[in-house]
Amino acid sequence: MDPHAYNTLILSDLHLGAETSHAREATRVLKQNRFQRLILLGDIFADLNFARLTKEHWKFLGYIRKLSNPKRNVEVVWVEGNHDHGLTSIMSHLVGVQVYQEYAWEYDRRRHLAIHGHQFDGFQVNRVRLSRLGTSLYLQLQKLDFRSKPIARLIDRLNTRWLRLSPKVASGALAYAREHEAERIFCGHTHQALHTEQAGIHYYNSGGWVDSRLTYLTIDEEGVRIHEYQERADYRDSGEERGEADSALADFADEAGLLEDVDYESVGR
Ligand SMILES: [Mn+2]
Repeated sequence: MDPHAYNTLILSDLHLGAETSHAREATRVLKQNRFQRLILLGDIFADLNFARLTKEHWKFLGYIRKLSNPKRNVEVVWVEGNHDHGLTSIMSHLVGVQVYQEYAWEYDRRRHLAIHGHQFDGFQVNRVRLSRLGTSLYLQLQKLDFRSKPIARLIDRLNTRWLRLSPKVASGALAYAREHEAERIFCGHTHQALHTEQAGIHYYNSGGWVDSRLTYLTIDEEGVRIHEYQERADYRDSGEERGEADSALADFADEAGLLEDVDYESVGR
């Protein structure tokens, strides 16, 4: 085994489809690290509108598909988030990974639990109906071709702001871990990386990939670590054009052999 391999790498809240998604950077993190298990801890997608995925967004999904090839010997786990809801069955077929509501495993003789975290955000639970309404309104706006215009951007920002309930999610998660006899619990959702401990139970938040701090978690025999992605000077260049997305989708679909069995008109628009 590679001595520098982590047992697990966790990232969440990439919000593919949002203009603020740092998919390219997230793909780099996956390529630059070795790990036996990858947990995509929810809200990998921003919404159901695949037309908003850019070339870099499709590349991220293509790389996940590659990693999930059994020959790679990496277990890829997708834990559903509130934004991912309803997308995950499509994606488990498209990207070939298992989707869970929550995922538990044993490592270093400790029980670990990964759950997106919206379950502990009372506001979010009460907001489900409103949130569905919001999503349908959003999709209507898309149809009017407000794409990449200020309204769509504003909605992305509001969506992100509303979710910042970091202490509430932490205390809910700690209680949930105690109830389920987990020693370590991992969440996303709040977009704020965090570690806190209470009565021997550790809570970790993996942060997100839509703000200025881009973070992920690793677990190995030395423990759990929060990493912040640092841009390397040689990577700094201009962003990809959205216009390239269609060809990236075609490449992805072709490589994945999807053209035979998926009519992707039905998931795009
Ligand atoms: Mn969320």
